[in-house]
Amino acid sequence: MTEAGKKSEWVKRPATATEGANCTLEEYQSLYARSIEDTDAFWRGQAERIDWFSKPEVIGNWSFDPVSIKWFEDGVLNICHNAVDRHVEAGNGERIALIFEPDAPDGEVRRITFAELQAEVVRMANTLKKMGVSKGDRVTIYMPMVPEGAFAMLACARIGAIHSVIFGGFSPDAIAGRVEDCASDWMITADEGLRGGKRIPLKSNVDRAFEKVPNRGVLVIRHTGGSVSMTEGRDHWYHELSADVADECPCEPMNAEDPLFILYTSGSTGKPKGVLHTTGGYAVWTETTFRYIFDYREGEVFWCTADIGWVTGHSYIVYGPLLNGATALMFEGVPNYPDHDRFWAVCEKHKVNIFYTAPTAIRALMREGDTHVTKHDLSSLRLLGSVGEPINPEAWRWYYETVGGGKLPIVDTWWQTETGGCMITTLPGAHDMKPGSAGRPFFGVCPQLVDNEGHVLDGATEGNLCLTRSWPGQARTVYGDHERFIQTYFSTYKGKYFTGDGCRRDEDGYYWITGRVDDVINVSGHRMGTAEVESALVLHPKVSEAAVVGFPHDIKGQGIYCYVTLNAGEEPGDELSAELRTHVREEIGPIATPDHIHFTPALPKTRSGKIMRRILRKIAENDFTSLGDTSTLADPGVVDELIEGRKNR
Ligand code: 6R9
Repeated sequence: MTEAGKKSEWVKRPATATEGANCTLEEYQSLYARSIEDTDAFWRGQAERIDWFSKPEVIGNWSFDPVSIKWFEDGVLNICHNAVDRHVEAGNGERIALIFEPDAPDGEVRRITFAELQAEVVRMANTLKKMGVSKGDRVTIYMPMVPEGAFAMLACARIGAIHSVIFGGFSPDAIAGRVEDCASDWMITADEGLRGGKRIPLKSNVDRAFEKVPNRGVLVIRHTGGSVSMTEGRDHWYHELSADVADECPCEPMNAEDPLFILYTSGSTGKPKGVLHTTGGYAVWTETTFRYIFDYREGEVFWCTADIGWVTGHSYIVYGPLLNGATALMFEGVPNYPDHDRFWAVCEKHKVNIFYTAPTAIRALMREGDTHVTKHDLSSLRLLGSVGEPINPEAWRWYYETVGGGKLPIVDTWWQTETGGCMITTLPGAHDMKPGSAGRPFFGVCPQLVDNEGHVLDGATEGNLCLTRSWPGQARTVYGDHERFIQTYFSTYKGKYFTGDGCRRDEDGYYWITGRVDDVINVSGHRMGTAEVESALVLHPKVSEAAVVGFPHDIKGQGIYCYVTLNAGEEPGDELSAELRTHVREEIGPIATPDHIHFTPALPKTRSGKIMRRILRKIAENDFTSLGDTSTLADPGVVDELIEGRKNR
């Protein structure tokens, strides 16, 4: 069968990306070789850019069998000092650290300098202490996308408390489960959030969560001014409690292996896992990846459109940029409010230089037509990034041509909550690109492809993506359940970290993520990535988005079931269905001919934009009784429509 990569084409890195880049091809090659051959010396060198209270002597000390991961274990530092204070001490206090763009386009923009950020973080840190928070306590942060969310994270880090950020779209039940799991006594929230003009009742969700789990203290930030109820003795208005706190708060000396944060993964199976990251390794990893991959240059504006509730927001809105003294834009709103041009309007307004978003957003905006993009002056853009799922070559092309004007590098960064930061990507000044391929391993990353029995596959091949060596940003455990950490990541292939992703390596050593391995389908003995069929479908001019799953088939083993959403104005029907089947057949080959095309107005997605394939698989199998937890869906109503559609065929 034809593989996605066989049709791949090179897109040469633009000359402008090579000029003055942090890393040229020669540099990449020698740095990568050094990171593998002389790992400790390499990371000792990278760690030089961090301020340590006590420099580490021991660099990497890890084993995947038995599982024990430590980096810089005798080093002492504080990541908040590194992200904030040291820039002020170096005389850069007047530089802008954060630009806040509110949900409403005519709302108040905030520009926060590093000196102001320091004052804000100190105020929040002292307020937390006043409330009773101490080193090692777990503090839950349930906030809208406002600068106070970043202040809260940094304030926790400053005093050595462990933050656990929960995405502001989660329900009271989800909050309660996460608070209970890590026995978090403290909460930082806001009265309400704003998204696309709608108010999100954050404080009232917290109140409902706390009907189930007790809590010692809730710090409430006034954002919209909406009315909320306050529980005496437990809830405190931030502006009141902080009124008389001191304006100095020393950064707590933290061991490199002291926990920094817990982050719950979206939980497509079982209850969500509290992935734990520690201080020193995460600081070095986010500082280094941000610096080389986004090739940041002084004075530039970096915009990552993720939410701070996800790992992408942790690493590339807060820690990565601030550790580098960069200016990060924080956007409260959504891509289609008040209109589909909002992203591009914001890029123009704030002269964004580096723009980092997700394929799901790119596809959604692509569907609305080019004029939303072309009516804006995007000449400030210098580099584009993608993260979160495989980007299909058609969306890549649109991003490259229409948004980037055919002259900007795109970094397609593969990584996971568990990896702390980017792992596989091209570097803008070093590598040519291939639309749809993440590219090459970052420094210190050793990908390995194995078959289902664990045999190592060499050369151009396809298999299960493992990582054979640790890297500083690696998660250390699942909070409170180290056995689950070992089971989930290190037991499938002994002695290796298993990512759960399928992947192809082409003859040029470029990596193509084919999707989660549970998304791989086997049709008449032919193995194929559902992403491949999806890519083919969305190449059709009438198709907006597609999600493909396998379903049991008497003869072929598995058949191909395709959920398809159409571009605005297109009509579903038998004729189009036949047309799409022929189209896929032509794109990939007869073996990939879809068995079912199921037109639907929308796909079930988590709030972070990931398609919930578990649900789609069940529906395709005609199994509507065990759909599992649908509470994390952005719009649970989509499921009922899909079931109706399935019954009617
Ligand atoms: C950062 C983040 C991790 C999973 C990962 C993979 C998918 C992320 C990708 C990508 C292809 C990319 N994924 N980036 N697949 N190309 N550039 O998204 O973390 O939410 O933990 O998701 O997302 O399947 O295993 P997380």
